[in-house]
Amino acid sequence: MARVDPNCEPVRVTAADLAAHLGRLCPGSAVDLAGAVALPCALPHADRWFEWLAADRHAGLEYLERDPTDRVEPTGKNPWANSVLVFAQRYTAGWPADDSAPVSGGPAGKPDDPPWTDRVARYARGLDYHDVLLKDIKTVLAGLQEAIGGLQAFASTDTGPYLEREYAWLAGLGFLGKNTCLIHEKLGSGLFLGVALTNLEIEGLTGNVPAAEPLYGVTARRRRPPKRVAASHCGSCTRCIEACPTGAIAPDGGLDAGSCISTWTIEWRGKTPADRRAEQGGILFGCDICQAVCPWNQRAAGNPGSPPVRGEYSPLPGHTEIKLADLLELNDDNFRKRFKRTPLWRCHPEGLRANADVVRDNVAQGGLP
Ligand code: B12
Ligand code: SF4
Ligand code: SF4
Repeated sequence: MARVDPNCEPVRVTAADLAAHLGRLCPGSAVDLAGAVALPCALPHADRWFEWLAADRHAGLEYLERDPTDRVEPTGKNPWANSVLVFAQRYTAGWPADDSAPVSGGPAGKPDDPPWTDRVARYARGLDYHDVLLKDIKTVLAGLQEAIGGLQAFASTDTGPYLEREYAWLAGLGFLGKNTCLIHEKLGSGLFLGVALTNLEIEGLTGNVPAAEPLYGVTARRRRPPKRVAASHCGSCTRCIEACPTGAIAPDGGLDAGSCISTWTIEWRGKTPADRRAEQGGILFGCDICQAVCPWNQRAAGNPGSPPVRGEYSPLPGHTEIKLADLLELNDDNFRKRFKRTPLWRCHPEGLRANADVVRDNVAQGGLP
């Protein structure tokens, strides 16, 4: 896609026409959900973001400190943008209720060294979504550009300074769980998100009121649209809060990233705090516990009508055979060969070895089921 011309003119389209185009283009690119939010937009949970940052719950992650205002209002730096398109792609069809792997770091009753897939979060078992989803979004945008003359768009997934979950909720892709994940009632939360700033002026969007359904969905969220769209459908459930082994989820649904195994094993590259190593259990990379226990994900796993998940997110050939001992001794060259273009690339070889070290110690101390 060509670079955006910052002096581009707005292009008008109706929400109905845009929905028809997305309905034609998304299935061919395995994009499962797509919606839109008009800009500028006052985000209803912007305060949560600023309070989270001010309370130092961002685990010292420098990239989050860089553009705090852009994350809630991208038009400051991109005055040409009139809307944000939001896309979601599944990486798993839910978590079966009897799947103990992410909870214990290995299924109960199995030997001390379960396969690699039992220790690695589902999002990270195949190719890197930063490549796969971004390419798919760009294909959809190229199709939209053919259909809508003058459309300009800038796409990103994860790395852009935007509160992707908040935009996804407003665009009708799902609701916000106490575990902070964006949850679709039928597909669960095993979804990657991506966004594209565009110069589209979309007639018929609801402002900063969340849409009941996205403009395109591989499956509808519910049988009938509700009278009022809520931010959350967790009700009195607290399963994720109780299951989190590090107590990282607050009762109001916020998350302390500095206490999250996902941060320790991915972002801090194996620098799990010395006094908290036992809490990591048998988990090698990422953490799925607060999603695996969620009833919406367990229901999604039992939904036989779910369309297939993109094959690129399945474990790569040879990876399922990797054992803990292989990782403890993994040299930099082999790391490059095995994990290039996968999410594990982010934690560098020394990070993966350090994560394996923590698991080895926890297994040796016999604390795992
Ligand atoms: C920093 C980051 C992390 C940090 C902090 C996570 C966090 N909860 O804040 C760490 C390293 C811990 C992390 C972990 C994971 N991450 Co992450 N992460 C991000 C990143 C880059 C920024 C998130 C952020 O801004 N957090 C700040 C908080 C304040 O904002 P927020 O969580 O988005 O919540 C906002 C709203 O949703 C709302 N809100 C949040 N929760 C609730 C709850 C209620 C009840 C209400 C009313 C409102 C509300 O308020 C907030 C402000 O608007 C995003 C990509 C992006 N650009 O957005 C990916 C992203 C959130 N991560 C993602 C994934 C897949 C994961 C993991 C599942 C990976 C894994 N298996 O290990 C875990 C999940 C852990 C968890 N429960 O969140 C996906 C989530 C997809 C989804 N379905 O929600 C994203 C969107 C990446 C992507 N493009 O797909 N991540
Ligand atoms: S990802 Fe794991 S450690 Fe982080 S909040 Fe969820 S359950 Fe807790
Ligand atoms: S486990 Fe329960 S509280 Fe947590 S996100 Fe799922 S429904 Fe909400």
